Amino acid sequence: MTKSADIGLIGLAVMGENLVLNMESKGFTVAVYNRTVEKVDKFIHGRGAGKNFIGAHSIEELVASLERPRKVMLLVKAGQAVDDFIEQIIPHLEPGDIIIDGGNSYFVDTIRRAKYVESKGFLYIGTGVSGGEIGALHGPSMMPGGSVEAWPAVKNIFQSIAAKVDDGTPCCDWVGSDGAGHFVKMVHNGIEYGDMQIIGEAYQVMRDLLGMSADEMHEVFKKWNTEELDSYLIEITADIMAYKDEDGKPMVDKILDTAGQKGTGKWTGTAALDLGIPLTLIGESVFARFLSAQKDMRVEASKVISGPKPTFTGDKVQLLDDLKMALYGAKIISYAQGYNLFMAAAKEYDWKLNYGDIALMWRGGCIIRSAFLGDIKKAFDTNPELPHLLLDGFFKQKVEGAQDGWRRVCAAALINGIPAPALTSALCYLDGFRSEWLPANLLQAQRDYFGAHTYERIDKPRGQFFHTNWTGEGGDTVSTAYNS
Ligand code: NBP
Repeated sequence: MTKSADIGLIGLAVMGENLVLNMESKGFTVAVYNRTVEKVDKFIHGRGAGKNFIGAHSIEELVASLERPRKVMLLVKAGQAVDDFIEQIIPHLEPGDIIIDGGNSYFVDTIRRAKYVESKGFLYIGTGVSGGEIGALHGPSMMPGGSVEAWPAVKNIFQSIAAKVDDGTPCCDWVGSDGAGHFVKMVHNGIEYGDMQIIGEAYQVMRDLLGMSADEMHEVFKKWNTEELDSYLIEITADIMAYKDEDGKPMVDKILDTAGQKGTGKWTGTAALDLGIPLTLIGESVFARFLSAQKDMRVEASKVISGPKPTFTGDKVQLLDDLKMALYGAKIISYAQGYNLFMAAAKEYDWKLNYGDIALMWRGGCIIRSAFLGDIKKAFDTNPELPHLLLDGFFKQKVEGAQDGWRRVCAAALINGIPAPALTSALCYLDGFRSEWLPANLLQAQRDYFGAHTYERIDKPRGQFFHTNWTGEGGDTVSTAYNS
């Protein structure tokens, strides 16, 4: 009798290869296929040699080798390739079979694909997979969403291969319908952009203002990783600071200062704009990458526009402690904004997101894993209806405690001409969020002055709109009062 596989995977690149090796190591038989078919044989005779894999040379062969309900997982380049493979797989499926997209697909595409595949009588899962190649091999964080009837069929495989937190809970649980899994993964990536940006800003303050060497910074990041900022990204930053090139000089200094991006940060920003959520820290992080990419223009500008020369005369130990508080405070803002976005998306797309479980899914395996996520889980366990993370007692107290040092860092960066867009905008958000009054009354007056857009009054019930003939030349006709 020919052997059959528990799951099939298309896409033997970095993520696919490592994920199937992880599945096989947990006792599953995996059938594998790749567009460039030679890569199948290379894998079967290479990293997959002597293991429980079935190498398929066509989609038909792949699907035929699977136990029912068939589970076909795609780990290919996001975009058209996913649609193309769905079209190729569908003719070989039977009702109840499942297509899984494990790539970084845009959640709007996943909503569309889930509807399409379900309309053909099959089931669809869009799952975020985070942790890079090491995570894929040893235990990623997984965020599945889509056709809920498909979950029992894949739950055991997904939860077996996922990372586990200390008590053994897998960093993988059902997120919600259609695009919910990919939405959560997208926000995860956005938060990753934000965490990396604030660490980069701290690095620039240490380097340019405090004049610290890479070895000195290594020590600081290593220490921070044992305190409030304990996280994977702080840990790898400490490692990077210590890494030397062949000539013995710090490797980090040899790398060109232009950042790449594959779009998930931009998508998170776009979703925030669409849903009307002030996601300022992630937005600034995406823009900071764009600015870094304008290298030639920056080099030109650096020759013609002058600014302050960074000079520091204060207490270095104090500023380092302030910097840690700035990172901690900004990180709280970043997650608070991300969760604010989740809540708006849940309402818009009718998802029942479990906010505490999302924090738990990110607690291990993924790039943004940190001790801090345990506190977010606790906040939502205490109050599942918490409207905003900053209104939780623990986080309120932590931002209050962090803000003095955080303000000193922002002031020092601004005075010394060191760009810190994420750290400073996060502080502005905090100040805006805790403000009973913001100057939007003037803004409404301006809108009404030039465009008869009307305003509400503090001495009248909400929902009543007024117009003033500011110049004496306008009429009584007003513009329609609506918000877009
Ligand atoms: P890539 O994103 O580099 O994709 C490589 C795979 O896509 C190969 O199997 C390749 O086939 C296939 N492919 C491409 Br490229 N264009 C195709 C097309 N037009 N039609 C069909 N197949 C096509 O691989 P990856 O880095 O392993 O990532 C896989 C997915 O996982 C992506 O969505 C990625 O965003 C996501 N992801 C990546 C990471 C990471 O750390 N790399 C982490 C988390 C998620 P070929 O061999 O024939 O060229």
